[in-house]
Amino acid sequence: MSNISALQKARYSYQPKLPTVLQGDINKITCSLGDPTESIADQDQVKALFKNTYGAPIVRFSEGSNDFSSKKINAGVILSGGQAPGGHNVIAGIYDGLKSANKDSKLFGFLGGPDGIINGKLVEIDDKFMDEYRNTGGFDMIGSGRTKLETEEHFEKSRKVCEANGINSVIIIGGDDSNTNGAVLAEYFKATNAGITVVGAPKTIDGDLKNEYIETSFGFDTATKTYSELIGNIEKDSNSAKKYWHFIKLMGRSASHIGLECALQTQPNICIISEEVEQKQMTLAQVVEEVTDVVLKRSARGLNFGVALIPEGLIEFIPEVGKLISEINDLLAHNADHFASLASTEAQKKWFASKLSAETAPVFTSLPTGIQSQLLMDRDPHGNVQVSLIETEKMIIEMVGKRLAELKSAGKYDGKFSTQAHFFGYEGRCAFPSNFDSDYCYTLGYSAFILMAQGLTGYISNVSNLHLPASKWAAGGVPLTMMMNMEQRHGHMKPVIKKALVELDGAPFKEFASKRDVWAVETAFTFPGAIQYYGPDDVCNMPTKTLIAEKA
Ligand code: FBP
Repeated sequence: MSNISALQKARYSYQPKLPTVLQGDINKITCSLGDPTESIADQDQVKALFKNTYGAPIVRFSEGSNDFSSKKINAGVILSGGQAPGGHNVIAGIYDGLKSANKDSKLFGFLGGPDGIINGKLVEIDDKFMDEYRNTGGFDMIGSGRTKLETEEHFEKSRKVCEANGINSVIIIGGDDSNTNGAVLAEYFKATNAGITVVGAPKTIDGDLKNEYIETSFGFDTATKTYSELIGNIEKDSNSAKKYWHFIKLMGRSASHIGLECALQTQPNICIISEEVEQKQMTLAQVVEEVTDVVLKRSARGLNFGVALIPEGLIEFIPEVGKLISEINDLLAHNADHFASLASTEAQKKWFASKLSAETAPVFTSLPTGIQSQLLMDRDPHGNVQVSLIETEKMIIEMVGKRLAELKSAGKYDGKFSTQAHFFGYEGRCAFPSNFDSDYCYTLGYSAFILMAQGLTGYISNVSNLHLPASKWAAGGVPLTMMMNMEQRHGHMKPVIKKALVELDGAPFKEFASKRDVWAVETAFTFPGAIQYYGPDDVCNMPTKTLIAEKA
C-alpha cells in the first residue's frame, strides 16, 4: 500500500507561482546593484569584523541578460534549526534555477543540518529525489540540526568538505542565528580565498527574522494558520460545552508574533503579548491578576468558559523572572560540574535557592515547583532556555486557580474554573506549506540560486511586496551585514542579526489592542478552519493578517 496521501499526490503537481521578473528564461535576468550599505548599528565594529563582505549593495533582479548558462555551479544546501513549512520548496527553487541555467550544475544536500557540512555527510539531489518532496512539509528530505557553525575549526572542516566535493556555493536555510553564522562563514571563505560563496534564506515559524527588507520569514504563514485552525476548533468546543477555560501555549520562542497573529485570526478572550508585559514591567503577580480579572468579568456574565493564548517565551519577558533566568544561566555556566554532581532535582533547587541574589531568590521560590525544575533543565546549543519545555500555560492555570480560590473564600467570586491546558508548536512546523509559503519559498530558493550564479556572497535571498499577488513580488538579495548590530552573547559582544520582537506601536499590535477588551468579555470567537490549497483566492491565497496590517 502506498504511503502517499491524495493531497500529497496533488501537491506534487502544484506549480509554485513566481514573480513576473523570474517567470521567463533564467538567462535573461540581470542583477542591479544599489549603493554600498551600512549595518543597522555599531557600523565601525561590524565593519572591522567583516572586512571583506561589509557594505555590499542591495541587489534587485530585473529583465536583462547574464552568463549563468556558461557557469557550472556545484551548490550545497543546509537546513538549519527548527522545522518550518516550505523548506523543501526553497530547495526546489534552488534546484530548478540551477538546472535550468546549466544542466551540468549540481545540487547537494548536507545531511542533518550544519553537521553535514562539518562532517562531510551529503547527498546529490537529482530529479527523482527532488520530485518526492515538492510542496511538502517537513525537513525530512535532508534533515536539519541545531549545531552552531561558528568556530574556525568548523569553517576549516567545511572548506575541506566543499573542496573535496567540488562545491563552490553554500546555501544556509535558517533563522537569525544561522544566518548570522552564514555571514561569518562567508567572511571567512572570502578572507581565506576559498572561492566558496554563502547565501542564506530566512526561515523560522517564529516570525522574528524580519526587518525593513525581510517582510516575513517563511513558515510563519502556514504555522499560524495551522494553530489558528486548532484554536478556532477549541473555541467552538468551548462555546458549545461552556464548561472549560482553555489555556493554549503557542510556540515562537521569544517573540509573540505567533500569538498575535493567531489572536487576530481567532479573537480569543485573552492573548498575552510578552513584549507588552516587559514594556509595562509587569510582575508575575500582575500578569496573573490581569488573567483573573477577565475570568471574573466573564463569570459575572455567567460565562465560565473561555480561551487564553499564552506565548511560549512569556516567562523570560516578565522582568523579575527574566532576571532570575539570567542569574540561573550564569550560575549554570560557571558551576556546571558541581550542578551535575548534585544527586537530585531537590538538591539542585536547594543549591540554586542558596546561590541566587536577594532579589531573585524569592521569585524562584514563589514559582510552582514544576516550573522551578523546568527552569534548571539543559540549555539549547545557543545557550537559550528551552522555552518549549516550560509549561507556562500550566503555571498560569495554577496561579489563577489559587487567586480565584482566595476570592471565593472571601465571598467575592462564585463561578467555576475548570481548565484544559494545550501546547501548540510541533503541530504546525511540518504542515503542508500553504500556497503562500509554497510560492514564497520557491521564489526564495530561485533567487538564492541567482545570487550565487552572480558570484555574490554574504547575502540573504529576499522577496518583497508579499501582500500583493505573487506575480507582483520583487526579488533580489540583501547583504547580511546590513541587518547586524553588536549584542552581548555569553559574556562577549558579538555581531548578530537583530531579532524582531512584536512592536507595540506597529499596526498588528494596535489592531489587536483596539479590540481585545471586547473580545475579553464577549464571546467573539472566529473559526478560520483548515488551510485550503485549492479554491478562490480569498480562501487559499491570503497572507497573514500581520503582513496585511503591516503593509496597509
Ligand atoms: P528556529 O528558530 O530554529 O526556527 O526554531 C523555532 C522553534 O520552533 C521555536 O518556536 C521553539 O521554541 C523551538 O524551535 C523548539 O526547539 P526544538 O525543535 O529544539 O524543540
